[in-house]
Amino acid sequence: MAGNRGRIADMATGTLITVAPTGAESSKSDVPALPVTLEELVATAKECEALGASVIHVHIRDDEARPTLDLGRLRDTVAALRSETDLIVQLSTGGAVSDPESDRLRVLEARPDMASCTMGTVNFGEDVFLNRWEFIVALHERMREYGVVPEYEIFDIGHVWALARLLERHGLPHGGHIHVDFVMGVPGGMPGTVETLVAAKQQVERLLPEGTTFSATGIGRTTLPVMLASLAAGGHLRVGMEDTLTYAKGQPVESNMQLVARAAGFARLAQRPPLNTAAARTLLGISR
Ligand code: KMH
Ligand code: ZN
Repeated sequence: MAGNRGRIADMATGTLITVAPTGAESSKSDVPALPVTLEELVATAKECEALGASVIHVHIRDDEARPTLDLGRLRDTVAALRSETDLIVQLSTGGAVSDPESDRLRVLEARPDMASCTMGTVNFGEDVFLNRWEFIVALHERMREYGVVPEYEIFDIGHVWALARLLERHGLPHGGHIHVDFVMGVPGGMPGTVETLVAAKQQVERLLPEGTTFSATGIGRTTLPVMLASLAAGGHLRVGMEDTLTYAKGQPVESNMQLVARAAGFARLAQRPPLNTAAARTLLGISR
């Protein structure tokens, strides 16, 4: 009994750490430490798991290190991560801004544990990250059909309302739990500030089912304020070279491990230590 109570307490108070190691925006030539091959990705995943990550948000690259949504490679990636780690494998359905909807939807054929589902269109620097309503519904329904647990990506506060509308019209996702990720500080999206994180959390509490959990990531220089604010607000963390390439002023990030180690350290200081992968599965409603 005492052991069970301890585990439940850990789940209530611990921190889910997601590592997003690669992304689709940075080039290997600009950022040599970016993991772009399957070997590099698996090695990164193993080390990040050992440091406290429990979820990996995956974008993959082709032989020339360009972003790709090639289904064969995605399947190989899911298989390799499952055989070499116990991490929850979350594939990106966001891809790169240039990826067509059909390719983004086909990502789910690789049958990951989780997949991202962005809740609306957002200006993305000089580009537009297009997420039409019909496409969001298609992703939501295909994920439910395949037993894939979504992570709803919230780039702007209005996306929380879009998610409430999605759930009201189309029902709960597979597993029944709602987990959202605030992606903050994208030029064109919501700013990466304490005030905005609190406002986004308030909208989650007003509009989404009780028990909804959130994580947050701040792009670029908003990484630290967003991480500290999320921990203080009872949220979880996403870190990684998809979002952050500068560790401190004038100091490039050396590796994803450096970012996960920092997040795990802050989580421990906040008395909310990293959740292990089993506790993370329970939190997110993932049965594997
Ligand atoms: N690469 C961005 C255009 C996701 O992974 O779902 C979209 C993105 C979100 O990274
Ligand atoms: Zn992504």
